Amino acid sequence: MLVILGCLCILVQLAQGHPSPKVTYDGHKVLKILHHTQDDYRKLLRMELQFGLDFWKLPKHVNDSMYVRVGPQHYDSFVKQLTGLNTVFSTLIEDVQDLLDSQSSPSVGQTIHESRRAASALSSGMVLNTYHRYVAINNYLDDLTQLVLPRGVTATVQSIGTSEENRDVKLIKISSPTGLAAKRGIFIDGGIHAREWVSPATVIYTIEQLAFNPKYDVGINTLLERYDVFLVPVVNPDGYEYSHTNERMWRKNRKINTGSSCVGVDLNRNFPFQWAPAIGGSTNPCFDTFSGDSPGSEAETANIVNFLRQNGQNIDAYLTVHSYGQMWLYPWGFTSALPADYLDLDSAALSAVTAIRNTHNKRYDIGSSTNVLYAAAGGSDDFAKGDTGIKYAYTIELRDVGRYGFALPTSEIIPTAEEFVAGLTALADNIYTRETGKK
Ligand code: 0X9
Ligand code: ZN
Repeated sequence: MLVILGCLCILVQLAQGHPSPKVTYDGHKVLKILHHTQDDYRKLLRMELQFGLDFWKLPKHVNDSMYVRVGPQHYDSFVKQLTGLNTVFSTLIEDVQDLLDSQSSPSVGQTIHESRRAASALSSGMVLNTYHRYVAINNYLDDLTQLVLPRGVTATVQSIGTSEENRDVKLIKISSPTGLAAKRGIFIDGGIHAREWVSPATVIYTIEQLAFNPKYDVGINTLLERYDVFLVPVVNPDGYEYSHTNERMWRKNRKINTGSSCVGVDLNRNFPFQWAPAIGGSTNPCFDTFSGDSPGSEAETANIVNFLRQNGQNIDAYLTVHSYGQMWLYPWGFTSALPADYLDLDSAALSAVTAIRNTHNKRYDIGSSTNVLYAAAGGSDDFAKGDTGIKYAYTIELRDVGRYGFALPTSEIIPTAEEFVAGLTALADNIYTRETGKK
């Protein structure tokens, strides 16, 4: 009887157009699994649907560990399979929901209301140590264009297109009247993957530092004398909102896939350069790494593609901000071969991670994404470099290395963002010197 009532209730909810209930992660564990053969690895990957696995970190090679979230309903049978394979495993996170509950996410109204303090000469008033909702982020961007910024800095906002669910994807351009007459650009995006909340938060922090430079950082002034900076804090607003309202661990966009009841495309497998689902993606819409039906099929992908194709010839660096793993990666993701100019990318990355290390003593790894992380085709970094010719294309995986993973506490936002900005200014300085021969 209770079951029937429960079913009826859900049906009524659906009929009334009520949003589906929020997914919780009670009893979900994140396991650290070590495999020893390529064959066992393939078997593990194939278990994604059977056990509802969520791969938080994939191994770089045989004998490297992977981190996998598994729900309590599948735990026993999954562990049975694991012991059948030649694997060693331990528990990294005991209960994902416990972690999330310790960092409650604010409702839309709350965030808009509490996201702002009074603006001053040194700040827009935006609260920087919290994860904001999409509407609050857009309001922030729009408000920046209305403020008188120090040092004559200007902020202009444009929509670079809409998402699959029709949300605007906004870009803010920050530029300074000082320095070079015609400047080249640096492009930074965040929030390609919905659940990587520290990414939009870091881009927002970066915008605030560029606009106000409250710490009188010489690196920021120098950067703005040499470059205009283009920033898109939330590339995937539908996924980002869905990760706030329904499923905290959502990764993809919210595309309704024809012929499937599974929703979403992994935007970072969808970019139209060397697109290949067989390389780190999937042709199955039910997988978290579904590459989409065709290269560049998604509205959110097209927004970035169009902007970079139109402006790439004036842009020196493309930085796409993800989490987690603490890595500063360069192309390629579709092959283990390296770009011809990889030494330049490598040494610029080294200047960035050195600055990061000098900020809060965190170590970030450097290398091509295939060699340091795993092969995955259709990434935005490969597209930026391969299609639009932006030389310095990077994926930055922010904190941490697995203690909290995607559930990074808000107390780590500012230090994470501080080290990112230190990396950015060092990178810009290094690139500028190499490309212009000027100091
Ligand atoms: O798998 C990804 O898309 C990125 N890692 S994440 O954990 N944030 O999902 C890495 C992308 C690296 N770049 C390419 N493979 N092109
Ligand atoms: Zn990501």
